[in-house]
Amino acid sequence: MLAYFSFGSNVGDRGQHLARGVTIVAGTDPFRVSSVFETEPVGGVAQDDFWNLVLEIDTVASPRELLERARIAEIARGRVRDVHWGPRTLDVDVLLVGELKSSDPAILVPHPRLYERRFVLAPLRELNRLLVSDEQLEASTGVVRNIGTLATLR
Ligand code: PH2
Ligand code: MG
Ligand code: MG
Repeated sequence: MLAYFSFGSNVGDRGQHLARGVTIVAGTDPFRVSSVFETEPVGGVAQDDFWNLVLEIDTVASPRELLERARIAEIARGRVRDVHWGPRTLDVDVLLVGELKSSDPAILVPHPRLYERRFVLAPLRELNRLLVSDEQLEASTGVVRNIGTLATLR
C-alpha cells in the first residue's frame, strides 16, 4: 500500500530536520520523496517561511502505526508543542494510507485539510499526478516555490 506524509519545518536547519525525519518515518519501507518547496505560512501566527515536502512509502503498516512513526520523527527533531499552528522544527502529518478511509479521531485519513493547502498538494502531485487534479491545485491556497531536492540543498 502506498502511504503519503506531509513534512514541514520552519525552525533551525530545515533541510536537516526534513532529511532525518524522512529516514525515521520510512524505516525499512521503500520510499520516494518530492522536491522541497519553500512556502508561505498558512494560518496561525506570523512566522518564518516553511520548507515542505511529501514522502511516499510502500508499506503494510496501519494508520496508527504510521502516526506513531510521525510522532517519533517529530520528537527526534526536538519538536516542542506550544503555539497551535506555530513555528516548528518538524511537523509530520499522515495524508493518505492507500485507499483507506479512517474516522478514528486519533488519525483521520485522508487528512481533513489535504485539499485546502498548496504546500501539501504541489509536492503530492509531483509524486503522483493521479492524486491531485489541475482544478484541485488551482483551488488550494498559499504561495509555494520549488527550490530543489533534499540532496542538492544540503
Ligand atoms: N503547517 C501548519 C500551518 N501552516 N504553512 C506552511 N506553509 N507549511 C506548513 O507545513 C504549515 C503551515 C500546521 O501544521
Ligand atoms: Mg501540519
Ligand atoms: Mg501535525
